[in-house]
Amino acid sequence: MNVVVIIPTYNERDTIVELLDSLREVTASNKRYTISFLVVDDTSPDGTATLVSGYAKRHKNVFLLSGKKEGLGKALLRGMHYAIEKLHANIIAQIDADLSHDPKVFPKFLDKLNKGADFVVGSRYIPGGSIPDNWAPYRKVYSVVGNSFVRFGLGFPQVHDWTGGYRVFAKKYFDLANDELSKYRGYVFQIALLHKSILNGANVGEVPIHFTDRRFGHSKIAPAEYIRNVFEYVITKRFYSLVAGTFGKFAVVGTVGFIINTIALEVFVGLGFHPATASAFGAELAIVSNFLFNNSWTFRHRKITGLKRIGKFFQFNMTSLGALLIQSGTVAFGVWVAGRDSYRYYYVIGVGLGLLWNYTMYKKVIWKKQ
Ligand SMILES: Nc1nc2c(ncn2[C@@H]2O[C@H](COP(=O)(O)OP(=O)(O)O)[C@@H](O)[C@H]2O)c(=O)[nH]1
Ligand SMILES: [Mg+2]
Repeated sequence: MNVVVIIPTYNERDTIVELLDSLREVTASNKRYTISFLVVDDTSPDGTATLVSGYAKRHKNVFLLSGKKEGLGKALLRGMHYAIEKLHANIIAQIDADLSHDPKVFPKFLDKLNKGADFVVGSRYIPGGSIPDNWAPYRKVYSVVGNSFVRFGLGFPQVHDWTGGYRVFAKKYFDLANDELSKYRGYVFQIALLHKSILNGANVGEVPIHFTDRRFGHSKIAPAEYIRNVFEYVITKRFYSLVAGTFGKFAVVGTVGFIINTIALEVFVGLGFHPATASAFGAELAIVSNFLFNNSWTFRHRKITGLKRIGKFFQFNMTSLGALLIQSGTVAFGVWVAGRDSYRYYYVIGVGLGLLWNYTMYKKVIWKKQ
């Protein structure tokens, strides 16, 4: 099995040799894999490439790939293609060149792979891992919040570190994601690759790492651009699919129901009914509409047919009653703790909770997976 360790560099001449020495040393005793090291340099003005090409002449498993500067994502992509096509990698690894990632931990990544993981990430946010103690509080918060946004935003909380660049994974997952990856030039590439791999069924393993500050040079990350890209990625991948998917349809159906409810109320009041009765008629009509449209559209992949519809419709009425109780319960609670004037706020919260309740009940009970 060929492992190619990709090391992206931009102005890293102070650390690249120490890193390569150290990586070669910790992997020397390994028998299982043929390991090579590929430095992907973007024509660093500090002469990193000259150093590396000299080093590569002395060590036959060290390679240099030079190119023009187009961002970290592009450099990694170029490196991965080269690793697969020219160096016949079966396994791809990745590590930062500035010694923020401890090369001594590298064998642990391979151990995890041996134990059945397909994609191993170095994790700062699990026991045994850490971010630097000397970071200012704002930087710690920034790091933790940013990572959590991705972690929970994409909906895979079981993976704790999304933004790091210390990883080892099977080539297959690169191949599966390849087409889409060229869209991501910058640091967001790392998130996209991990995300696609999980969606493609990769079994993710985590190795705790202590991330240390670089001692030389400076970070090439452009925070504003990075934040924008990460936001864009998470929002388009997750929230968009949520809105365009089941949840969006649920919202449309609910809005139609609300309109029916309101019109019916006015019509029945106009016909001379008591407003309470009119409102109950309206609510039941909305329930009928919600049931029919959710059944034939929102959840059509789990459509209820035949006589079963009768029992389910009854259940659906109970669910709606539940939402009603949640909503008025919230208003009652709000008025009790915050006074009568606050009822509108609690009404909004109550409606929100009621929606959440309905959506959950529809998904887990009424139209639950068989
Ligand atoms: N080839 C290449 N490497 C890059 C580029 N940007 C960053 N790197 C490398 O990617 C790694 C991580 O970058 P760094 O600036 O340390 O990011 P930070 O640790 O998140 O602050 C380092 O080895 C950098 O030299 C780039 O545009 N091209
Ligand atoms: Mg760094």
